[in-house]
Amino acid sequence: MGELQEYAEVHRETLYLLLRELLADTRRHWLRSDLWDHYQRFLEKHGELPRDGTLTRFIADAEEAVTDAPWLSFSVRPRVGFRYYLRINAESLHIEELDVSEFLAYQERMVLGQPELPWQLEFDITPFNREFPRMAESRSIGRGVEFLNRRLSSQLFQESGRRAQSLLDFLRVHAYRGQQLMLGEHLRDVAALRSALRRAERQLGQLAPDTPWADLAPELKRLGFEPGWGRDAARVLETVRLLSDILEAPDPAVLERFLARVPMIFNLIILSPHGYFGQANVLGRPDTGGQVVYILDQVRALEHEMRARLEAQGLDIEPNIVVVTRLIPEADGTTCNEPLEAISGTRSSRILRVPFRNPEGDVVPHWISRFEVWPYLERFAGEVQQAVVTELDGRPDLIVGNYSDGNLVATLLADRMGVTQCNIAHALEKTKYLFSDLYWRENDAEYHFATQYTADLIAMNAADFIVTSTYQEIAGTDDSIGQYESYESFTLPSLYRVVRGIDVFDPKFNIVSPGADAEVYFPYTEQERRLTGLHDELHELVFGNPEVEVRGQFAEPDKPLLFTMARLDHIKNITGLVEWYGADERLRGQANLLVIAGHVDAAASDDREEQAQIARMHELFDRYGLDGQARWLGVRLDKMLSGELYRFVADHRGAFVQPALFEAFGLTVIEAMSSGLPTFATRYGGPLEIIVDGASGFHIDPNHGDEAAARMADFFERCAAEPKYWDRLAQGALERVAKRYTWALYAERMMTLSRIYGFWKFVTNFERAETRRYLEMFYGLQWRPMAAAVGGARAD
Ligand code: UDP
Ligand code: LCN
Repeated sequence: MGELQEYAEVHRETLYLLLRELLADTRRHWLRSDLWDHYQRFLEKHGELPRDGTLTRFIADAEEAVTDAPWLSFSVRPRVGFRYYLRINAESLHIEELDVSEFLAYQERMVLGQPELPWQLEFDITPFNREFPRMAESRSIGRGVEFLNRRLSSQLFQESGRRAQSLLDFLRVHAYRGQQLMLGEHLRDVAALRSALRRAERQLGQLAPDTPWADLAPELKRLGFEPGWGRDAARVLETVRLLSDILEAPDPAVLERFLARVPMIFNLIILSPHGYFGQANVLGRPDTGGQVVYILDQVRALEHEMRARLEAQGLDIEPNIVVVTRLIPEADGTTCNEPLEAISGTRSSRILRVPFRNPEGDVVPHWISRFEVWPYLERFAGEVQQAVVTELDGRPDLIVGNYSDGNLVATLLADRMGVTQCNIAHALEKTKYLFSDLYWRENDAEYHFATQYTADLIAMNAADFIVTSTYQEIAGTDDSIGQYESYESFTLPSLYRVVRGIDVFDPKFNIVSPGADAEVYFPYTEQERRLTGLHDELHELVFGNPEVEVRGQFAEPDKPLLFTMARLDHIKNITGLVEWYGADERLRGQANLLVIAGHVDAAASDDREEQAQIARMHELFDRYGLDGQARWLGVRLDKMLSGELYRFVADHRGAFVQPALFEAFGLTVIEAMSSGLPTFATRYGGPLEIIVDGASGFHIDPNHGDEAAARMADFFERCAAEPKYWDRLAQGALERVAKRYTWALYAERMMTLSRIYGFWKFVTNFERAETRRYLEMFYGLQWRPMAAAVGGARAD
């Protein structure tokens, strides 16, 4: 800010002219790109002006400006994780720092078109987090567990008395169905534990490493040790040594290794309330996409990991995972009306369905959009609690919420049951719908965003840890805001303002990226695993006359395929891709376009947004005469077929495109890359991070379709001239996903995190009481009435 002040003193005229022009414009609200474009035009117009670094940097960093003559206030984000606010008087050029509330008040005045509100409710979590550690470096964002381990181990060291005692207490609370685990009742102080560890170490050192736990148990029990240390003498000895090392000189890596072994997660519930949630025929329905795929794959991976860990610790316990969703009586040919469904590929995991009820207590029979579920959730949570306790024969050890509704229900349940809570957003709507917070009133009837964002705020702050798929989901990039970051400060004019909603430097954030089911999405080169039996069917789909909704037939079937598959939502921008393709003769000459999305027949769709997209697709096919070069299939492929289709496209040396206007993560990108298919994907959202441009795929900018199409055309031209180029990209994609995006890595991380945050929760439980009370009040006074006002149902 000081720099800008100095600039203003030296270059008074430039700044004066710029501000005057901004004020003269009818716009009162300037976004980053508008400001920048205006500044460029300004420089061109006043050709002689100094293109000074300070002003250029300032405008480049400014995220937003609000004009209120003679003042212009700015929100400035110079880099990831940092933001400040200021206002400049366009007449005197006086610059003043603003605090968050003052800036938000400017936004409110602009939106409401009235003078400052006499009083505005403010949400501010800062004072409650004062006692808690916060990270300082942008590169640490999303690596909370590493930070926490360092913190915990230094605390164990510095306050060895208090914290070591809490570690001991923690090891005495674990039990499974009446069986005490880890440490027995009579080991009450650290000195006694140390001496027991020493004696155990001595005894174990004299035994054959493969002596089973059963043979060690009687003697170790006398020393105070209960089951859970390992399946044989070697493993028990390792675990004993890890703990005694921690008590002697705590080290973060050792602490993590030790806690990762503590048997404490047997029963897990995963919440995904809104539905449709099932294993067949649910994908592609409104609201049902990657989240369902993610959870089903996650369950398989977690069950496997949980079992492996329990076995390694010598416990014969079957992990119990229950996915809880809504029971929908009018299930439209799916299994969503069945209360219980076994999850295939697992031994015992299942889907438990509990209905929504209206205020009279009647079951709500029909599907409800994710934007309308709010009034049902509290009652749902109550019923889920009972159902889960019956199903698990006890309480869960970890509750994982999904999406805004699942995370809110997780909050209610975790609070009531005293269980560790993990949130997974999948996609936060706030960054998808630009300024949906500021202009919440405009869309409230359809979307109820204010209710959703309020639920998000509560759930984020209640969570013990939050798992994200990418870094940018938390904190964005240098020039785009992160999904969580968008909750740091914002206002819902006339409702309340958020001075500090969440802190992206909070160590609760952890990046744990999902993968693609390795049984289904594997490289096209693994010929012996290929599902060749499906090739005739695929051939028919792509080139023949299949009995599905279809438009277009390739006149030159030998060309490589440019393939895309997504729900036919506006944000997925499939119509955008069709338009780029249609308008680019070079690309049309190089490749055929294969689209799998939604319905070809508008009458088959019951979703307004999808119907609009269908109409646009037909219009584009007509306008560009695409029927001989593009084929659009209105089918939902089961995953065996879609897995083989990616490989089929790779056989024909094609490519995959994900052209979304914004994609939170993008599972199809991972699926395509796991198949060895070169992939072009949007630079807005997860794919920017998943793909290393030019090495494991390509980034495209959906706002510059002509450039995107040219990139694809260049690619196919180059592959035609230099076939090795295609192989190089395919290889790059395979290597990238193998290293970063697999379910095995995910499950390992997730199980370690849940133990470390479980311990952290245990040691800080007392200090968290204030936050819980604050959130409870916000829930009761702010959220409940908002939820009650949504749709027909009341919350109480
Ligand atoms: N999918 C599918 N058939 C379709 C469209 C999508 O099987 O017609 C699957 C796709 O393979 C992926 C998921 O649905 O596993 C979509 O996840 P993604 O993260 O790409 O997007 P979302 O739909 O969650 O926004
Ligand atoms: C929701 C989305 O919008 C996608 O970007 C993700 O890949 C999916 O959920 C799974 O997390």
